[in-house]
Amino acid sequence: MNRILRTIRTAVLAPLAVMAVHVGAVAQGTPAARDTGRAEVSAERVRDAFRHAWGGYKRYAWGHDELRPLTRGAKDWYGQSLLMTPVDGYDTMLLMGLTTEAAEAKELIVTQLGFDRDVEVQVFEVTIRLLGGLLSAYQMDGDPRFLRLADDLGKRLLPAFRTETGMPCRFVNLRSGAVRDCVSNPAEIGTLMLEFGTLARLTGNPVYYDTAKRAVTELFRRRSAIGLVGGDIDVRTGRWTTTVSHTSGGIDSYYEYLLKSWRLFGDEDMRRMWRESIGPVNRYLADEGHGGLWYGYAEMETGVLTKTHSGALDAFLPAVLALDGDTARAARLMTSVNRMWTTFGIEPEEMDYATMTIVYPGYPLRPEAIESAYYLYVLTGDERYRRMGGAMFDAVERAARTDAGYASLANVTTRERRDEMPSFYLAETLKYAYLLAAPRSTLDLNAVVFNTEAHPLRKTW
Ligand code: DMJ
Repeated sequence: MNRILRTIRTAVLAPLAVMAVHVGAVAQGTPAARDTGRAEVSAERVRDAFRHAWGGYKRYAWGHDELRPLTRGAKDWYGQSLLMTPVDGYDTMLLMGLTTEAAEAKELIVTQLGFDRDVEVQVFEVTIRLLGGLLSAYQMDGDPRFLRLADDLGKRLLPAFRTETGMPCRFVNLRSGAVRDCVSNPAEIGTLMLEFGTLARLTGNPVYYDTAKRAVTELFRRRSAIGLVGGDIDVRTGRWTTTVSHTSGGIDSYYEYLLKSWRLFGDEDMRRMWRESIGPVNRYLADEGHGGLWYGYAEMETGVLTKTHSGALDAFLPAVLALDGDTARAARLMTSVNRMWTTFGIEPEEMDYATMTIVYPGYPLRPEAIESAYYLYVLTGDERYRRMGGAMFDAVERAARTDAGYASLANVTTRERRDEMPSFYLAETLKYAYLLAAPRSTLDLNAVVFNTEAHPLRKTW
């Protein structure tokens, strides 16, 4: 253990930074442009925030899924803990060099976590948080116990895909394999490939790769004649049950994974699916009629815009566009994201960009806006994005910090709080804020692919 912790800096940062993949290389800002040392938020402040969040978890929610930061208690998603916060937060600890915290989390995970349980789990959430977290933990730390846990979890998730179409139902019982909720959506069907594909490569079991790829391919096949997908689909019949298309929650990371699966695996089918998808998105969902570039809601068959809503989840798109090399469009969209953030002091879950009024006022400590600032900063070298992301971190720090950790906001206007600290705050929000602030610690985006929960995956095969 000590040997591993002593070598965390080199074992973690060096391999992540130097590995190069040969598909879709992206240009990154010059080191000189990146390393000015003028980050408005210091990396140390972000580390302090992480330590504070973890300290609250440790004190009041140890061994549970998540901290309840107002009542100082714990929350378990499924009535029993799957250690969401420790697994989600572990690789951030390694990246930040928090060796004591990493040792505590690892000990808890390797001694307490097991998946032989009579519990129904949401395939998407458990894949991006636990499977993704265990795989990055294995790649960064090298302990085979992480991979064994990932393999066991992967096997228990596979029954979800045994449907008429190969697209998975939303929930599966980890012990019996029984499924439920078989009307799903593009995000839950199409955001599995990075994790299942990596698991296949690391275990040598191709079933994982093929199963996740079939699911996303079946989904893509059902796009409309103009190339858009709908909001919900019955995975048993393959029929759309909601035909509204958008880039928000429920569809968002489907697009993210088409691009990233091509980048991580060099899979040309994924490249083709990404290319044939992003064109229609830019053509029909992009809306320039309201003082900037936004992406709205349209009917999947006609492409006619029906709703001018956007929100915190939509803010992932500048990152993905920038990663694809479309930094001009990404920059324009990022200006809108920043406008959404600064108009209200903190971004709301959903707003109407035609009127700049709030539709859903909550802010559950989401990462996407800071994540996009990070990608744009790395890929353009423009200091503006570093300051933008730093100001966002600062606003969250002021509004959400409690004595016991960090609390989601029920309302960004009143700053009323909610008794929740989602695990993605440690996995994603603080990780991207840290990477944005830390001089020279920027990971090479040609070598590392972050899953949608910000777990860095490396092409070691
Ligand atoms: C995370 O679990 C992932 O980023 C997912 O893609 C969307 N929702 C949360 C963060 O907002």
